[in-house]
Amino acid sequence: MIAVVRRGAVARSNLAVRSQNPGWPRFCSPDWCLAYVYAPSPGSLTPPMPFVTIEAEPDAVTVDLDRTALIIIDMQRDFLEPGGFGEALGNDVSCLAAAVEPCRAVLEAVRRCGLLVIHTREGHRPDLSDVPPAKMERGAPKLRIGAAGPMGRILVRGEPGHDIIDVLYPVSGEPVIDKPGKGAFYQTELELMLHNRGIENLLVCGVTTEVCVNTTVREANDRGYRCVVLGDCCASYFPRLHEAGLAMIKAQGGIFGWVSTSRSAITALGPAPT
Ligand code: TIU
Repeated sequence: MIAVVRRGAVARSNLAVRSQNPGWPRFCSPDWCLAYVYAPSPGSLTPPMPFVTIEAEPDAVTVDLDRTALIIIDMQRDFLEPGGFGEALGNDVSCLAAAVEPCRAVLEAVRRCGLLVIHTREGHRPDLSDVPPAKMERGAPKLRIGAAGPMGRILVRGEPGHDIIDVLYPVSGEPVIDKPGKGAFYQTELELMLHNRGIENLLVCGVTTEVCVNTTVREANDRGYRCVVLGDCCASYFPRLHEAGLAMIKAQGGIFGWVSTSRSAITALGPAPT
């Protein structure tokens, strides 16, 4: 049946709310909304996901897990392994390794809970027609975007270096957003996907903290998403800029969002079944 339901109460009730149609917000208030509601039938009820509170800075943040997605930014060989774009820019790629295990643990917990997972990759068409000249002309010519490297052409879609590292590789049902820029919303279908799924909150992981993570969080914040950046799931080639990147997000009462940790997020998502 279709019912008017109070948002908070619904998630904790013994009714199963299967869908809140994204086309309906104009009939809804922050507290009340229209939803398809199914009365429980013994043995068939999937409990709705709860509101959870994640310890974070500057304050703890409460999110509705039904409206929360994990976005993993650019955990690609091109940034994390030698011979790719990151190294071509003169960086020590080993600096990013610390984020991998926390990302893996969060990804496992999020998959267990059935939250939407979205992966992004920075990269360009093989004909390089989507590379702005101003992006292309930076760096030594032999190491520029499109040049041949040990992992294929640098930062080009379809090349081994462009793909996501094995340990975080997407599984079926997890969209991968290919983006030509630093921000995941720029010239991509990310906003449409989030809208279609009724997503309001983003758990954010990935690299690099001050470049693609910060750009994406700023874009998301302006679009009204609550961004909870898991600091230990992010990394930079410059530890100082990693810290600054996180500090900028949580400053001024959380001007761009919240900063938390993999541990706090996993705790909020609940323990693994024994
Ligand atoms: N160079 C650098 O720190 N980052 C990027 O070029 N892209 C991303 O952050 N993904």
